[in-house]
Amino acid sequence: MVSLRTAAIEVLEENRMAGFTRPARGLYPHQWSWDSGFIAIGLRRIAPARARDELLTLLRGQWRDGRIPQIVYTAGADDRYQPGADFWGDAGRELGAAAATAGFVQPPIHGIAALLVARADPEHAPAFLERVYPALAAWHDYLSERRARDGALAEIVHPWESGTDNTPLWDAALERIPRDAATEIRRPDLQHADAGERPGRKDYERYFWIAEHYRDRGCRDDDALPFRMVDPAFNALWALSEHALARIAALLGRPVAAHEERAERIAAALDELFLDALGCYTAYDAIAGVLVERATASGLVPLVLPGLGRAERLVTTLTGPRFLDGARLVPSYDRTAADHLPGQYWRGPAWFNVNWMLATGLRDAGRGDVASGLERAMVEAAAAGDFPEYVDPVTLAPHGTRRFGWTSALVLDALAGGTSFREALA
Ligand code: 2M8
Repeated sequence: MVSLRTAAIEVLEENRMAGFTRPARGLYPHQWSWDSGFIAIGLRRIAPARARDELLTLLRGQWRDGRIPQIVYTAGADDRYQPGADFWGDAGRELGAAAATAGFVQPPIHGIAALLVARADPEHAPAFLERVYPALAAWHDYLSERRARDGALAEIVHPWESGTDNTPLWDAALERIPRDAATEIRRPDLQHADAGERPGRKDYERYFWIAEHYRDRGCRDDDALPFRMVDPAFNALWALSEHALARIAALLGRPVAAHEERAERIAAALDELFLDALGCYTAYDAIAGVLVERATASGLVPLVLPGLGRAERLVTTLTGPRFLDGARLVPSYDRTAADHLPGQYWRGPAWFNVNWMLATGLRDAGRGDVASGLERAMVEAAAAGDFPEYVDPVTLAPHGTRRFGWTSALVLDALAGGTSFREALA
């Protein structure tokens, strides 16, 4: 029998493409932005050069305005994933991308990923960081100038930008979106995952309506956008990555103050998203002007931030009945909610990337005991379910696609003893 480590390496090998790793063989044939961040973090444990390539290949898709796109498309795979490169046309290439890309973005994991990858191989770190630093600084400037127009926190303009596509956080905002998209919705994803575990038809009609609206207006981030949400996980990762850019700048002998100031500003502004009644952070609907009253794992992700004032309260919520009490892994959505669904995508199942971020945050917050428990459950769930995309938080039963990229990568990291953001930033 091969070891779990060897099996994880095999999954990453099987999903290896030209310079990057696809999330999964059938369901996701392209390069995804935050997947590549998590995958690079895992790859640094076994192949630092490949981890560097993973991030450098993603950056080929960067637009002149600084955005790092949600998807960099593999040529000839449009019939296998929708929306494909054909949906977006030449928008990205006209704006400087060296590859066909989506117009949306995903959570900014890249700064911290680049720092961790650099730390894994000090000899090659300076040349690698010289290459990625200007690109990552431009990415964060895009978020600041185009997405955080009203304050310190960035808005997302589509559920796909959160990475937690059909989380209950977006339900009320999506109700306002028309369902008559012009695109013929084919759903090739349903050939690779159970329909009951994926977003529904109504969701897709709205996803496409917003995507067409954004594309047809030149992917401009203006006030006419129909969906504008402030996501706590997206912004926490931005602040963490901004701290990482400060560290990278210091290593390169460049000014650090602007990065540190921005990181602090974002972290301070996150406080506006804290809902005392839920004991966690939540999303803000920038169009309706309200906080969403739902407890999701996204609202726990700020635990990744060093020195977070509310860390203790978050740990209490995380280990309480809404999340970990009675479960093995932290679910994506409140287990006490009437509409919690333990096998339905981002509406209940536990995800490996989220649990990895929380385990890392917990360890840095002095709760290595809880962190180790999560890492043990990740390892067990990956072994039993053939590296599933997501699992039932209580039984660890596998759901979604199998032999999934970030599951394998982050299990490699857990097997190597896990990560400390605090150490990486020191
Ligand atoms: C899922 O999202 C894509 C759209 O980006 C999809 O549902 O087709 C999400 O889980 C997202 O977080 C992830 O990056 C992507 C690829 O693994 O799949």
